[in-house]
Amino acid sequence: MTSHTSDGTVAWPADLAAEFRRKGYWEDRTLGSYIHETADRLPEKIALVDGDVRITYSELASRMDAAAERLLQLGLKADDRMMVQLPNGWQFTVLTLACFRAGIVPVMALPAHRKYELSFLTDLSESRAIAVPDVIKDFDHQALAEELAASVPSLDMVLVSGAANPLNARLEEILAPGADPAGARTRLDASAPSPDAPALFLLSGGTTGLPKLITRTHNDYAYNIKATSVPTNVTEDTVYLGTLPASHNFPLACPGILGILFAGGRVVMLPGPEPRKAFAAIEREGVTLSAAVPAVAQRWIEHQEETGGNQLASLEVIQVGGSRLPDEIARKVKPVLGSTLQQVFGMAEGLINVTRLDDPEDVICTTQGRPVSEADEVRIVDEAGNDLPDGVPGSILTRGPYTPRGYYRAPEANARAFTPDGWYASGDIVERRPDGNLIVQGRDKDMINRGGEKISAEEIESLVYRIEDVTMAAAIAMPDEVLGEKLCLYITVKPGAEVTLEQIQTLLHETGVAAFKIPEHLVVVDELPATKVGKINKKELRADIAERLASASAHSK
Ligand code: OOB
Repeated sequence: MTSHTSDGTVAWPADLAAEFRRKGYWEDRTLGSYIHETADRLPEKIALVDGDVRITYSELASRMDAAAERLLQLGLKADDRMMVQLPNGWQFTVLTLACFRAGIVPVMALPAHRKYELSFLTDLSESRAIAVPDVIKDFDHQALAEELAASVPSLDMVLVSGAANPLNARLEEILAPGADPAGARTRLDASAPSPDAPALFLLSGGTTGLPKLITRTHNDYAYNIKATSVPTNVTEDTVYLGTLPASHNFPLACPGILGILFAGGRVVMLPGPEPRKAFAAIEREGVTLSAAVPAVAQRWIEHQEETGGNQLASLEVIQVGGSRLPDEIARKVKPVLGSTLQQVFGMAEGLINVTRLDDPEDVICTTQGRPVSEADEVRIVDEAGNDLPDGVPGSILTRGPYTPRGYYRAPEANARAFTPDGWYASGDIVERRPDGNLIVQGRDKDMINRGGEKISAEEIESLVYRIEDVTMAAAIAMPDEVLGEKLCLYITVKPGAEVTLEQIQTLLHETGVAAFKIPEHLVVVDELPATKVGKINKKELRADIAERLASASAHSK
């Protein structure tokens, strides 16, 4: 088996890398080393809580190293990739850390992904192993992983959390504490990966048809974690509740699970953000910090308004990001939840902006903050690439010590999303205020942001064209009170043909597409509006669906 991780990645120019080192942004350490540092300092402190499971720092370090060695003994080696598709739980965290220690590169799949996404990602990353739960909500992840192993040539190892059938390795055994922690540590230190090597692959939110892999190195990700920990005020007293899917950059590293473990705080993991369970966990563990997408923040606010009560007394800060938080909801956070709001405008590709905890109310409630690092470069430009003055919305471009210079093995996407001098264009339309704070005004990328989960319009359209009777298809965002946006599909069909929403949903479901990407509304029209250059005019379609929804709701009143 050849190893391809290092080709296909785009490195920072050498002079910049040297500067990042000189300035201390890159410390030339691996991510696992920070866990050992905390464990040496606070061995008996609780690091990780998942239901009844409570893991101290010394136990976490022991499990991490023992698991790293067991993975290597199973035949994996440094630079091999492993698909990780696990729900929020201690297993996710220990396995991810073990991969960092062994130099195995985890590919951060989402629990919601199905065959369509997993087979594509496994193939692209040439993953040798996949870690999955057994069965969740009637879905047999183990069976799907076995199916993938039979069809993807590189994939020869299935690790199962829970009830592994005899075919597969049981993840919990791999993640058990070791008999010789000191020995394992010495051995793994001796064969530690290069800090410039990929530590993990994050998934891109998707603007083009196929998902892309974002290589994050130990150096750049460690800095991402440290830089986001400062404005969130993370200390060893921080108790963090992780309810968003942990494989997202936001709950993983902004500062998220890893930031709290680096600082010696306590991480409490829950499989989802359901308010009753989340509030009980906050009360029980004395949670001080959590992260939510706007839809979750809104649910928490509603729940608190309905139930009253004092369960959130310890919750000092709630971070909200992933999609635009409406100002009117932002204004409710402090009065209702009693916590300071931190808006987070971030991306798996790097740049993280946050409002500061001591910012004026107006900044916290109406902006998405400013970069976490002095080394983050941000430009707001017009269509010709000219810099725009403050107050004028334009496309955001960014570079910096934790914003990679390209996707993994994606020269075409790189040519579109990165300028030759390394600026990443996220596709967001942003206005910069004179005080430096950014406001996300919209976007010029063909994506639907469904409550923080990103859906590429092109990916869905290409699947819908598999229905022969469909002549044209356009996936667009339609406004939704709860999720912000949902996926709406406009189609034209062959004369006399009939295509229903149910038919499309069934097709996508059977193709093995993640449920959050399946269209929730269909409009069949005679003709799709075109722009001057002959492309489908999606702006007009977005206006059309907004109008249709408004008149439908007026009629129902
Ligand atoms: C986070 O990361 P991704 O990679 O899932 O998505 C990035 C995109 C941004 O380009 C932007 O379009 C949108 O999500 N976004 C926001 C936003 N935060 C993200 N749009 C408006 N307002 C916000 N506050 O979503 C992500 C990564 C790290 C931290 C937080 C979020």
